[in-house]
Amino acid sequence: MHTLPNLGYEYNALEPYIDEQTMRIHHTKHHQTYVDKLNAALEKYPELQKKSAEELIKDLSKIPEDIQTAVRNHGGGHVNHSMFWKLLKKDVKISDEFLKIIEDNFGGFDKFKEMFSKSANSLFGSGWCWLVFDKEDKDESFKIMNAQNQDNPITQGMVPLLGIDLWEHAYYLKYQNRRAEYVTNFFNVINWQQVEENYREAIKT
Ligand code: MN3
Repeated sequence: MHTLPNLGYEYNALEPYIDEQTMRIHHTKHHQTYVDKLNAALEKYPELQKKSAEELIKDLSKIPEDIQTAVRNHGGGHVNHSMFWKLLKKDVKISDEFLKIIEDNFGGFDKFKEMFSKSANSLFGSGWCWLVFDKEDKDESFKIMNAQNQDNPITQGMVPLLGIDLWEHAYYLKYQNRRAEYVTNFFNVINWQQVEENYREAIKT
């Protein structure tokens, strides 16, 4: 059985950038629903219940056809949100070492911020914008990519390092239609320590 992970901090910890009510509903209602629907989809398949949500979405073609869409959406939703909560923290400074890596790969930190924001703001409909590490591409291992719905870059063989939830449920209570403002403020709550940890983990294997 998959379960809702603890947030690890208070619902108001990201104020004023992400408000308490949004965090509470996002975690206890939206994320919980992905968990519940993933468990419901796996009911008929005891052998799949032992696998982690990451393992399930890594190769969707191995998932029985009748639950493939459910695993893609709700398994993806579970993975994405579990990652997302850990990526959020106020007042975390990027380390000099990791800053240098971002600068070298994007031509400066501001350039990275600009590219990431532009991509996030251009997503049509619901989905996520990701900074990923692509081991297969030696020339350009760092990439910024959008994904629709709850698709996670893991399914495409890439390692997500940082992601922003661009579903309206992630920002609408506070920002309404002003997604660009939410994206700008997101930069105040990025847990760079976690992003760097994700990177260190990605290059290990
Ligand atoms: Mn969400």
